[in-house]
Amino acid sequence: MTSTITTFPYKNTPRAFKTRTNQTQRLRVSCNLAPEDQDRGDNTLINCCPPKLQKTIKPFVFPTENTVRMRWSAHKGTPEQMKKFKTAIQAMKDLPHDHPHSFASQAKIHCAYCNGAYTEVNSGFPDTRIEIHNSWLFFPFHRWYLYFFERILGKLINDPTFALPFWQWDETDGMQMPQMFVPENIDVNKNFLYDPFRDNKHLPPAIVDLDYADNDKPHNDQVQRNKCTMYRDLISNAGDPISFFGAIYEAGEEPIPDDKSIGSVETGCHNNVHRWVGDPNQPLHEDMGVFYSAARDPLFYAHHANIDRMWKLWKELRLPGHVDLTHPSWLNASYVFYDENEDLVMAMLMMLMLVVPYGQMARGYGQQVLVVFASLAVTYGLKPWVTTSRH
Ligand SMILES: [Cu+2]
Repeated sequence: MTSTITTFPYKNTPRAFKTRTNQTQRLRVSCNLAPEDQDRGDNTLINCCPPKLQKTIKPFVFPTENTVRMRWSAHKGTPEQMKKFKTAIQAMKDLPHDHPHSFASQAKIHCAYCNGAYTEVNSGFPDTRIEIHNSWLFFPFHRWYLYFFERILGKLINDPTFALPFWQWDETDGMQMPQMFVPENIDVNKNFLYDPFRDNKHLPPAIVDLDYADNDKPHNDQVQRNKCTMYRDLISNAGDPISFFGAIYEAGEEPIPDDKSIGSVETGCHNNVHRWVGDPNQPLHEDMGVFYSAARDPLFYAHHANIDRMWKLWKELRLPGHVDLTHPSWLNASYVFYDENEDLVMAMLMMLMLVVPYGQMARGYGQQVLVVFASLAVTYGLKPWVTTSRH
């Protein structure tokens, strides 16, 4: 099995501590057909490229609105929150497929960055494909991905306060697949949060297994086991930044084999929930169980909102070693997205990580930075954490 394209692994293993050259990662916009999972044995190519609108890449700029978006727990959503979310997803699904804001285009972003559609040509490595899993790129890439997805949804329903739900599988009451994603139809209307490619055995009231290993041995104490898994992924296996975020991965390197490089949350609850949701009757456990199709399931975004929340929780434990990385090549790694205005923007973590804690922003800009920080998933129905220094 190749390392770039695999179904989600589930074992926790030692991680590599690699040091390599420190070139900044830059990705080109031109896109290749992504070689699909080799497991199929037919060398299928899939097209994950974003629509080409002949736009030049702009640097990301902080939004100017003073709105804080508050993400909400999917199993505790108010009728109004759930209705907005469904309406926004429906609006996305109603767009033509080749529109950069369409649900299909948004889902392809994940495929493109996971399945080798981009190369590192701007870093001087035109033949090296990029993969944002199994390394320290996992958390920042997905944070940006949700950031734009959320803003696009908000724009589609004309709501600047729109925020994503998170599937709070770490809490006892949140351990079932959130109800709003489940029925195929509600009354006579189609449920746009439904996806037929899921494991039927795992619909509610099944309790998620955060340590799922492709078998369905029922555990009487599943809730307790899940809490132990959370302890493992956020504490016992996550005592330093590389163990939590994943191994160093820099320009010019081939994607790293997962077993040596993957961070504790990614290899643990993240992968296991993907596998638990995906349909075992599909060849690669589509949709959620394999990279190229995972984001075709609306549940993906609620799952990843909770993964993003894990980053916040891990830091808030304030244990020794629970601090962000400071390597320039982590902070400078960049990705390209269509934003809510259909502009092609290049986003890099440095914009957030360096600017706020080190006070390098120009005066008068602070408020905007705080807003971005907040909308980048630091508000989860809890006190905003944005003003806290990391050091
Ligand atoms: Cu994922």
